[in-house]
Amino acid sequence: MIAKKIKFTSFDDERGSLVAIEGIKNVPFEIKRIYYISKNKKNFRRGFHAHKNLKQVLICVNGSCMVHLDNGFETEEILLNNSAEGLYLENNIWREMYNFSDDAVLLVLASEYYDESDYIRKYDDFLKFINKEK
Ligand code: T46
Repeated sequence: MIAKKIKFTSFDDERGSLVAIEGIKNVPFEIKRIYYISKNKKNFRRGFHAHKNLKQVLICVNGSCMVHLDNGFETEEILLNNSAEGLYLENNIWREMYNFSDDAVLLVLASEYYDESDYIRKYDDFLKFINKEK
């Protein structure tokens, strides 16, 4: 398994649903940054990179999307369609997001501030990097 899912408590009642997330308590890092991806155009994949030093939790808070993961040894295709569930990605995982539903909103909690130098954007460089890390 390349990445595990984290289950959050969903407080559901006649008004609807509320999910609360606290850094360290129910995601395994301090949250320094939040961003979200929405208004996705059909047939476009996003991602195509890995991170050297970044932990993230991906939550599809509305709709659904697929995530392709690759750790250089194995790959996984994961469906995100539950707003009370997060996909925890540690360092050195190649990711691509695809098959977004029209209404998909992918919320991401990140352990570090945005840093373009942390991205590995070429797949060959990713394979070289993880082989050096071994
Ligand atoms: C990841 C996946 C799941 C910023 O200025 N600040 C930010 O915090 C982020 C995340 C992006 N940007 C800028 C950089 C680009 O000009 O937003 C633009 C689009 O970013 P990018 O092409 O990297 O987006 P995705 O969807 O390919 O990847 C994103 C994250 O960048 C990445 O860390 O793991 O979502």
